[in-house]
Amino acid sequence: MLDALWFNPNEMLIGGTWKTAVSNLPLFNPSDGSLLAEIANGSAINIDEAVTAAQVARNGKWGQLSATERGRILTKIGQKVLERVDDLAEIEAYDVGKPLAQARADAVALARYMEFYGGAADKLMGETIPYLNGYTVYTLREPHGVTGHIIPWNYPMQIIGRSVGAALAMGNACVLKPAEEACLTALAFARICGEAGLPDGALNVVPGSGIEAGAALAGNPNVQHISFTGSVHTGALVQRAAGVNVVPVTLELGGKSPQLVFNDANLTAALPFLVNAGIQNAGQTCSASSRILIQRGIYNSVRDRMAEAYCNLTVGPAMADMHIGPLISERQKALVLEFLAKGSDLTIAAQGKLHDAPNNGAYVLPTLFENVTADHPLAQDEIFGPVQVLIPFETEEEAVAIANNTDYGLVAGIWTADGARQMRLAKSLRAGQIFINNYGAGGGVELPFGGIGKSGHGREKGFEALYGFSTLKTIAAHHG
Ligand code: TXE
Repeated sequence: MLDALWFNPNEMLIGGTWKTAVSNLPLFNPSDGSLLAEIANGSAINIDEAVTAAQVARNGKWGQLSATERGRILTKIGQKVLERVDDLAEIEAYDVGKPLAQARADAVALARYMEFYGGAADKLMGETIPYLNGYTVYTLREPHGVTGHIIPWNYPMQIIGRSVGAALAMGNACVLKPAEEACLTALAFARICGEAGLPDGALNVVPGSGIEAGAALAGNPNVQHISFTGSVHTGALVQRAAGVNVVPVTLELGGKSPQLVFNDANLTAALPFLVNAGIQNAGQTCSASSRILIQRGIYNSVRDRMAEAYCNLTVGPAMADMHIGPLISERQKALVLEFLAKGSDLTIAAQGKLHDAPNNGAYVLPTLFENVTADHPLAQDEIFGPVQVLIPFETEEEAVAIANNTDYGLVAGIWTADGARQMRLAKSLRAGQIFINNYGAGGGVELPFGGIGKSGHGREKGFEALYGFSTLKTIAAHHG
């Protein structure tokens, strides 16, 4: 059972006060289907209260801190997260079903985001602009004010780190609505922020349903920026709701990211990335590589090597720390099984194995499909489960056409020794991040991340996120 909780899971944080909600929602352990906790079912009224508390914080102590002071607090939060990495990892493993080592990596990444944005807080500068004689013109970067953060269940700690970290660094006050399927590390993080001296109201956390709490946050007229990570359908709803108030949104909506493997690729280097990028976090990763495009000359060899790796994949409870845990929920499992049924006309190259997996867990076997055509639903739609398709191609032009032929454009990987081809493809592939002879680049917090097309718009992570979480003011002084 979950031992690491040091807080009451059914509370929400509004203006520095931990409160209970009028009603609760059940939170399940996806590894065995048991009830893990009751969490607050925050209402639209609670969201209004949280937005008001954030406004008070902006106009009060939090808003008066210098950039350096904000940075110091964020850095301290990062240190405190590091001290609690094991507890956070255990909570996340129980809540999300993520194998323990992967949950631990997320906790370390959360700390790293806080360190990065702590250091960056006082380093985003405006500029002076040469202008007409008699003028001095300069620009200031200012916070939006109150920012709303609607996050999903697949990487709660990493997504909190990248969006709340950058928003706080710029001096915004945040209202965070975690996903109803997994919100415990959001609450743990808020506790840690308080211990590190983050002023009341700078971060408010209201768990609750998307339909009520999420929609109330997206449409709140006193929020000045919304950051959303989740499905295309909900992202469009959030953008529409924010649009009524003319509020900017950053949308990170997932993808169908390819890896392109050419005849001259170093297969020994490529193989672990080809497989891991599809099955990490049970494939519930926005930048999962669910399409592997393989040039004909090495197709059989890559298929055989990937199939062998798949046969050795084990699936089991998060705390047993195997390659793959359960999916987040029975609902997600049903969605993935529907996709597997759509693949009944395809050939399965290999599947992994269940290992000591309790009957009521949301487990799905990792499945590798071979010889898939580019227009098949499994090669077009985001599955969000441990499923990859192998697509053969003959020429570079064909590979680019296939790679670019989905609604998405989040990331893409290229495996080739040919430097000129690397450069050509880096330009012609439609995606927000391109990886050459690697995939994911270790997930660096420093690297701007976001997509094009249905993968969304705006960039999070890195210094670039600070531009998104601030607004530019131009000052023109006429002094003769
Ligand atoms: O997502 P939702 P779901 C994709 C993935 C998955 C599918 C469904 O393909 O199978 O989405 O997952 C909140 N107004 N991704 O249903 O609905 C909700 O409470 C405002 C990709 O979980 O997008 C949660 O906090 N907010 C993805 C958040 O939105 C609303 C990660 C995400 O939920 C809302 C997750 C509303 N009307 C799923 N309705 C990625 N890009 O990594 C719900 N929410």
